[in-house]
Amino acid sequence: MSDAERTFVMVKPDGVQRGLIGEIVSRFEDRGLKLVGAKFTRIPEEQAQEHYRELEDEPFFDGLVEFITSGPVLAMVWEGQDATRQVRNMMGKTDPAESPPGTIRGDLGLDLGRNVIHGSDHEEDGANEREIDLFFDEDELHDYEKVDETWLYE
Ligand code: D4T
Repeated sequence: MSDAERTFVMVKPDGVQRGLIGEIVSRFEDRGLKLVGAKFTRIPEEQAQEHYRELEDEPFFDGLVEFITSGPVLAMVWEGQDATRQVRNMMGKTDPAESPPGTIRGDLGLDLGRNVIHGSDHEEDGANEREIDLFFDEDELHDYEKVDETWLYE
């Protein structure tokens, strides 16, 4: 495999409440990505502020932190070829209304402030490492080989 990388992904509180965990995990599994870490957790306020620190000057920042800490989330790390960009493409645009059908937000969401899923931004340098470190200890991430890898990668 070339360009193997790990990317941080999270089913937000709305996705958990709406029973979309299975659907979302299935999409990544079906695509061929490998789950290397997962944690069902409620994010402490300070961690949420750190996670979204780039947005702290935005008018929607406080509401965003309140929403993301309002219930449990499923934090995950997925691994695969070009995983960050692949996941972002599968998610669609930030606003579900602008996300095409076939994408997670385009199929499962309607409103910008309830967009179901977060994935690290491939255009933001170091976002993946920073977010993985914020949510996971090293021993919570698992190196293993999956049986389908020779059929997924040339
Ligand atoms: P996340 O970070 O949740 O994966 O979303 P994106 O990477 O696609 O988009 P973002 O960082 O610009 O926005 C983070 C988060 O804020 C919410 N939001 C965004 C909002 O409530 N109102 C807004 O006007 C914007 C731009 C949605 C996603």
